[in-house]
Amino acid sequence: MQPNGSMLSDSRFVNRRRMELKPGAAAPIQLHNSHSGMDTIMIGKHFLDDLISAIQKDATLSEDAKASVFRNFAKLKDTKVNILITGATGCGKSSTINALFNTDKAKVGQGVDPETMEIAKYEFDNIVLFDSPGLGDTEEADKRHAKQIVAKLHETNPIGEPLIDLVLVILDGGSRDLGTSFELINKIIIPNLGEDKSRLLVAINQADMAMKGKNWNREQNRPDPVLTQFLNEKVESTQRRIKEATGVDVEPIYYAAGYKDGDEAQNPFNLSKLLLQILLRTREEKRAVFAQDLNADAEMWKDDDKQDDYRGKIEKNLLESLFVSASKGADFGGKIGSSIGRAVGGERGQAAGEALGKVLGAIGGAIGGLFSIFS
Ligand SMILES: Nc1nc2c(ncn2[C@@H]2O[C@H](COP(=O)(O)OP(=O)(O)O)[C@@H](O)[C@H]2O)c(=O)[nH]1
Ligand SMILES: [Mg+2]
Repeated sequence: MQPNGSMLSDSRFVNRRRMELKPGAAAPIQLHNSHSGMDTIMIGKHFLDDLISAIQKDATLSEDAKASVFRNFAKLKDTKVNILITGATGCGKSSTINALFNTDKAKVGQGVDPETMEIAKYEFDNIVLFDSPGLGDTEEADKRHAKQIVAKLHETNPIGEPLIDLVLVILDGGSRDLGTSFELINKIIIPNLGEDKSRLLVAINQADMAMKGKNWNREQNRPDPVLTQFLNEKVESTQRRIKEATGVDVEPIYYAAGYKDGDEAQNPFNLSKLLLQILLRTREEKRAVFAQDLNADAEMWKDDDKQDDYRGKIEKNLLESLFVSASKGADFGGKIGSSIGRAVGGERGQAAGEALGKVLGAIGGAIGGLFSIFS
């Protein structure tokens, strides 16, 4: 069986692949060091540095309180969130990485490197991504991928906690045969997650292609009611197939990472819904660091199914996490909170710094309730 045969004969895929190979489009496959100087996007201050200078100037905080925030921020600055992204070749892992984060380094339309067949690692300032093909390549490759995924899931950090904070399994919503993806989830990932299954997030990509491109409203970049129902059924059947095989309840979501292909382009859909789910599965005191590495292009975040205020909730989660980390082990929690509130609120982003301001601005949640969060 060759599950990816359909993708290889898909002219959509072939065309994009050709586009990618145009001169000038070449980019390193792996991002080893965001401070290497080769990556202009990521050069610049850490948003916490800007926040530190804003808090430094705050006369209402004692020197003790300031010292305590700065200690906590120094730790936070070194905090890594490790995410394992997996799914069949062509499901859209690279596209998803490029949409979510401040990068275009993940090569789109490129399969596994047959030379190394290793998990690709993308290292941003605080977010570390491990990009691994799922199943559905050759039998030999599948075995190797499965082994590498299992090893990654069992890796621990120096204090014995699991290294991987979150596993994102991406399904190709345009594919009729998701059998190998369920095998990956049910037989490889879930049994190797340990007791706590909440680290797993299952997301169905290419929502626009679920009915072969039909019933997708291109002007408004969203599914029409027929496709919406189809996608909801896909979510339910995905949930059921995992529950029946493993007893584990997952709440899959659907989205579109979008694409660029010469003059043709489509913005992501439900990317903010995806990000919110990612944040909610990351430990609260770590969540704030996402602000450093998220895509600051507002276009990425604006289209969603409007079933919830995803962007408002993202912003609230990022800021609450900042508050929790800043006031750890201190008696001045409330004061630190209002200091952060003043730095971030008001002229949003200006005092708090360029990186945070850009990301919060791009995500565009409602900052109105900010001070109530911190008081
Ligand atoms: N129509 C559409 N195409 C997508 C979407 N996401 C990815 N693609 C395309 O699917 C192909 C494979 O994507 P890629 O990110 O390289 O998948 P990967 O192999 O999992 O890393 C590329 O041609 C992408 O442009 C999407 O949401 N909608
Ligand atoms: Mg890829």
